[in-house]
Amino acid sequence: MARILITSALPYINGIKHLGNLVGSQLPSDAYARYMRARGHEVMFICATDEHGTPAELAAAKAGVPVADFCTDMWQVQKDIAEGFRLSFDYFGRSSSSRNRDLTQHLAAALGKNGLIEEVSEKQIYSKADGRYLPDRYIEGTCPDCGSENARGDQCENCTKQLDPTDLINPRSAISGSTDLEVRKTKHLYLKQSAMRDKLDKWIDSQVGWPVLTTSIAKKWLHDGDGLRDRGITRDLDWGVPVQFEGAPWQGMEGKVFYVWFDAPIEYIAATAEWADANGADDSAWERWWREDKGADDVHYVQFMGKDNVPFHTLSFPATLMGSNEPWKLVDFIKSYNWLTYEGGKFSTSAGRGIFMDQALEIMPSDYWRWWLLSNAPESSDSNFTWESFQAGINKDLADVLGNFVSRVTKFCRGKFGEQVPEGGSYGPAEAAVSAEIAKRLTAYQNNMEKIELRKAAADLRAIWVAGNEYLQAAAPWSVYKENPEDAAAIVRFALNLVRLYGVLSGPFIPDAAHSILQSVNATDARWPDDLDAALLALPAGHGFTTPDVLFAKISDERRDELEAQFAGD
Ligand code: B3M
Ligand code: ZN
Repeated sequence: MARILITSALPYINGIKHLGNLVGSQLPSDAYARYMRARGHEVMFICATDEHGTPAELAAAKAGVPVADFCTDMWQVQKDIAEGFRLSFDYFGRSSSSRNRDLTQHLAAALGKNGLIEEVSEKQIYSKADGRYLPDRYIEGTCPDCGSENARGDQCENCTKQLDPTDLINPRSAISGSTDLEVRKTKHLYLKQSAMRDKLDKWIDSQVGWPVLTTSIAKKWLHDGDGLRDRGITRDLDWGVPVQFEGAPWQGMEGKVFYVWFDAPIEYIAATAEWADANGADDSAWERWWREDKGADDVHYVQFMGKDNVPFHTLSFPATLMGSNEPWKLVDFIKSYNWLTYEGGKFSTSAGRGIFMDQALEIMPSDYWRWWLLSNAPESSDSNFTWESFQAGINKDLADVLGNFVSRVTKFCRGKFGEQVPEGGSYGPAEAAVSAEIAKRLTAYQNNMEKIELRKAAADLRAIWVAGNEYLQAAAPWSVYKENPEDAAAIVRFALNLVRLYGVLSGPFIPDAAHSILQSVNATDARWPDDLDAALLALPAGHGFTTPDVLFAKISDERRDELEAQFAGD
């Protein structure tokens, strides 16, 4: 059985992410990891904070704390939020770790030895007032084309024209507003990605079954316009991995750091090493996931990310690993996501529009968010969050279908037979029919989970719940009981076994509720139903249970309106 390595795109450290970010990588990767574990695979599920670069420095400056301290605090905040959403990372690392520093410097050195790094002299804008070089997007000024006064050094958002900072009229620092800027010459290292174009092209062509969203973006960058350009992998910044050659200085590169997008994906590997360190294991423990020469040949590696991150994962990161000429494990499947919109528009941090991860957990249980987000995941196109749709998803799917089923069965049983699986009677055609229906849906559910079509998988899971609900409604043990308590007992016994089954199958989507369900039927060690018929006989007559509290409280219209107003932004 293959071992499964799963990485989620690394949330940037500068702030708390919104629900669109959550559904674009961390959440689907968690559902997949939980599913794969439940199917008996050995799983390594990795995430981390992406901590380097200018936005981290600026956020720290704004908060008035040293950037290293800022990152330590924000890492903890993000880790706690991840736990709140029950994201089951095996390790949540930090790209500022010493493991990542060493590995980044090692890979850069290997690329250098293989002739894939060259020094390039560049002109860059230096701000005397800020005492630093300004990255293109931190220079603002008037657009030479449309006259907008808020054009950035990389692009004018008003007319979308791509710009160079020197094109701007009256350029100023976006950090301090200072206009005391000068052009200075500075030297940087470039990764010769263009030299690897054919290799990357062949590698991408050899991938079967990748989502169209992933391959189309990769192909566009490989072949369109200026294609795969060589990229600067160093920056004139203080905060980052120092540009050194495995510890020794790299001549002419003193005081520079690697570009954040160079070291961030390397953190996938480094975080696995951090995991080994944290567990007192030696290097072989992480190398067996990442080194083909150290046992990683039976690893299936899946990455999750929003579509804006695809070029870095289909081209830049593979270029780093391939160019090293070392046997690093390359990704086998890249799952990418479209955007989630909020009430038809963009989520906006500055305007306070939309829902951020910390706020979400304050107002509703994590299962509610998980269910709505995953069952509406932006997989084939963008999807739109509305409070109305959220309310409907929770009230209809979770409360009316799953919650209602569990509650009716357990309460009825408690009332008539006590809190144990009743004996007597036997299963007939109705039970056979619902078993067959569930078997069909279960196959679809499993196929969609394997293919990481989570939105479809959620629909399959819901159909499995619905089948039980409809069965119970038609079998009506409450009516049968008056004439024939034995037949009613058989119905309830079957239905209690469905409750157990739902606890197992629902784990990837709504882990808290799934756990409560399994706890209430005393089956927390329940395994995935490889044999459905056997699974539906798992709870024998006499097996005790506890009637659970309300699993899913409904969201009222008043509450929905209140939340809608609260998050509308200014
Ligand atoms: N930090 C995504 C972002 O924050 C970026 C992902 C890195 S994955 C190696 O937009
Ligand atoms: Zn413009």
